[in-house]
Amino acid sequence: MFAPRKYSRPRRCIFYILAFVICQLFFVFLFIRNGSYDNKAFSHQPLHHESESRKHFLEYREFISKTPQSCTTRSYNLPPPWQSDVSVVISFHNEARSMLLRTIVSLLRRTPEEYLHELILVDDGSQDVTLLDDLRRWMEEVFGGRMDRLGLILLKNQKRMGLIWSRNKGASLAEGHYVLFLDSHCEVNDGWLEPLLERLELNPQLAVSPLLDPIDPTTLSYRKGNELLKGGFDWSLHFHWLKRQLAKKELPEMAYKSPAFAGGILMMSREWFLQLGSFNSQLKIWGGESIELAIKLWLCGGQIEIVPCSRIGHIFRRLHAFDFPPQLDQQLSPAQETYLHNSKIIAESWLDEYKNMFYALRPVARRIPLDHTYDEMQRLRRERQCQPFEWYLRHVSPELRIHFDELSATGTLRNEDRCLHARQSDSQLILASCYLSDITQWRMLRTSGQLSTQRELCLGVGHRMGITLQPCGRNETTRNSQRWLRLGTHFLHAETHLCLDNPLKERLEMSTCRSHAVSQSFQFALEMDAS
Ligand code: UD2
Ligand code: MN
Repeated sequence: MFAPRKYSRPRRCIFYILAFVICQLFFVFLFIRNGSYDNKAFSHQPLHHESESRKHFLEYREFISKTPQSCTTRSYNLPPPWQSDVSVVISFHNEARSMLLRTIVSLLRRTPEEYLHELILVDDGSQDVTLLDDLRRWMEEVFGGRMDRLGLILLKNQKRMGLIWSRNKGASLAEGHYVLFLDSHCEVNDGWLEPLLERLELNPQLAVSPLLDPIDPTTLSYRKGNELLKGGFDWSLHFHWLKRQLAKKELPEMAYKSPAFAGGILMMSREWFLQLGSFNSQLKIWGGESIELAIKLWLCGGQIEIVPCSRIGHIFRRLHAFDFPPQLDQQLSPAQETYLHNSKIIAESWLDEYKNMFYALRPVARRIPLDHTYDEMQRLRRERQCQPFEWYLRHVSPELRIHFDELSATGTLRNEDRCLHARQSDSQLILASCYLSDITQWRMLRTSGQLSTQRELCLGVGHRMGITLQPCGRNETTRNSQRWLRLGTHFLHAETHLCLDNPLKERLEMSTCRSHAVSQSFQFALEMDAS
């Protein structure tokens, strides 16, 4: 039997020191090999505490969703860099330093150097006054000689100008062949650029979006996004993800056409962007600009694709990370008013007669003042021989067209001076001011005769003639109890042959139809079939 060997004290010390050094070397090796900076490494570290950040690098954990295998194993047909280099424009307002760094570091690490012409950062009136100087110093320290070859433009708006103005400003200074607009809280993934360049090379009037992977706003971990979604919008001009149907033999990772961008992260030829008049400069602060650009592109000869082999992580937040500047309207929040203002400009500039659909759903937009005319946009439409909006419905977004076609009337439902409202908190039916900012927008479905809210609740008649609001029925029985016929402005319930009535001006009832009863007269904001 062996007795445990006894080491002398100095020899034991040397052993521990050696073991410690080997461990450290192993971690450093791991870090260098992975060549990636973890977001945690930066979380809320002031930039000048470089050594602190380095200590955190050792906590490196990998949680990146990798680009699909079939994308990484193939090689891309790329044009030479002098014909296809990129200017990246990032505008930000009060962004966390850690997030800005994550965006910039991943961009510099994961973009082939010869294709990244320049980085244009626009600080849109952030309160952090030393941010840009710190950023420049830090990038020079960390990326050294690389910074001599990369164009770096740092701009500061002393007064907040908004995202749209700032992105336009950045693009007007850009010199690269392509321009990419990026949010300030992103992480570009390995090989993000090559698939985009390959697609753009095929068609100079194409604009592309990567597939957006969600970064969790709390844990900051990177998750895999969904390849089966397209970008689109509804008649209120709100962005929505739409289902993508795979054609026969189409693989999920193949580039696909999309009615709108994946949010606001997009890349296109800089010259083409400028020819289209950039982002509409009448739009204020935040919102709608990528929807406007999407409509403009499609109608004026361009196309949009989402390219799933290119992946960019983005923090999707439920609430805005910043305040909106105060606006005039007392009843709307500044964020609501700004968004409505921008949507109204889009509707007036591009939607032709379909703008009535927008106003029917967003009646408050009517009272938002605009301080300009649409001449400029009309000139662009004439000069570039852009198609009418009808063309977009026919060729680009059947979803939007179907929503239009399946309705016979829509918008608020007015009875005398009040509107029928399904209260959000408890789904109670009440008669409320037509100017409530969230006043219910009703939809009269052409074939089923159902009267539905946007949350798919339908008006029905139940037990003891009680008027109810229930999930819209798909089977025969529920459908029958939710079917309405329209006699002029009256709503006749198909099963009971009684009419919707508001005799006491505050409570709905079912009663015998009387053709001249004002209390039985309900008007939609928009009748689709009216000529
Ligand atoms: C989306 C888009 C975003 C843009 C926006 C509507 C994605 C992933 N992002 O919203 O690109 O199209 O919709 O305009 O779909 N910012 C400024 N100045 C301001 C306000 C914001 O520079 O006054 C910056 C902000 O710091 C950020 C970027 O604009 O980097 C986009 O803002 P966001 O991230 O709040 O917008 P998001 O992701 O909800
Ligand atoms: Mn964002």
